[in-house]
Amino acid sequence: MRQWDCFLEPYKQAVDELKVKLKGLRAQYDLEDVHRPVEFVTGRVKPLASIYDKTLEKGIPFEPSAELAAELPDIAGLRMMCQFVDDIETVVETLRQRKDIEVVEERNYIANTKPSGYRSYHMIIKYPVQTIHGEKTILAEIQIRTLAMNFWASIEHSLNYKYKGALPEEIHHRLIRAAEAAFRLDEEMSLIRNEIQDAQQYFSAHKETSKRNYNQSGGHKE
Ligand code: 0O2
Ligand code: 0O2
Repeated sequence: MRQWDCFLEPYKQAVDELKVKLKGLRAQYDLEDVHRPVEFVTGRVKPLASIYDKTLEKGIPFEPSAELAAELPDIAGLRMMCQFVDDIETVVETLRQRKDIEVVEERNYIANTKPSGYRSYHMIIKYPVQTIHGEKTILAEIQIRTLAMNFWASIEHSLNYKYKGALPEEIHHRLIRAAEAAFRLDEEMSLIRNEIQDAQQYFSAHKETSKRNYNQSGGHKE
């Protein structure tokens, strides 16, 4: 077990660091008073049980090794959720330009929807982690998707887990229809994107004014 802990430690560090960095993008966009393409960011290290399942699927030994690290590029996984489909391209381009990560593979499951109905943009990156034994470069996966894509994927993931991948026909059919509905929701939101952004900017400005008025009225004492 200690061997696994040592093996997974750089991945934990990478997830923690990348979460801070990717969440930091949001704050930067907010400061510039422009629409922020990132709604929220999550991250996780793949649980050992899932690593085990993946090794069985891929027919590789379940041991902390260089082979396992190369075969499972999503031991460190990050997700970036966006409001609009167009935001995804902005985020992808921002990630491509970063100096602290190296993009080694991109998979566009938005242009190429999976047969399940799954849509998302995946990037596999190399990320250097500083350890007490020097620098260690690990692979990590960043999934970029809209809130609608995320809603569908999380529901589908839990149903697949419940039915161990063998979904009853009726549920499978409904999931395909739900994927189509999520796609239409993204399309509809894109069509009224300007209207939504104006409303959001108006709401933020209104919140700022209320805060200022409250502070000036003596409500806030530092
Ligand atoms: P904020 O400012 O509230 O957005 P953590 O270590 O807790 O920061 P972790 O462990 O990945 O991150 O937590 P989790 O629960 O996966 O969620 C990470 C961030 O995403 C949290 O925000 C959640 O509030 C936010 N989040 C999760 N699900 C949703 C969702 O469906 N919609 C929206 N809008 N946000 C969600 P933070 O980090 O507390 O910051
Ligand atoms: P988790 O952590 O449970 O999400 P492989 O090369 O075989 O390892 P594959 O399928 O070629 O994997 O890689 P892919 O499809 O680029 O990325 C795999 C990850 O994408 C999955 O991770 C899911 O997070 C997500 N994903 C891919 N297809 C689907 C799908 O049909 N439904 C849902 N809900 N998610 C999907 P894991 O391995 O499931 O791990």
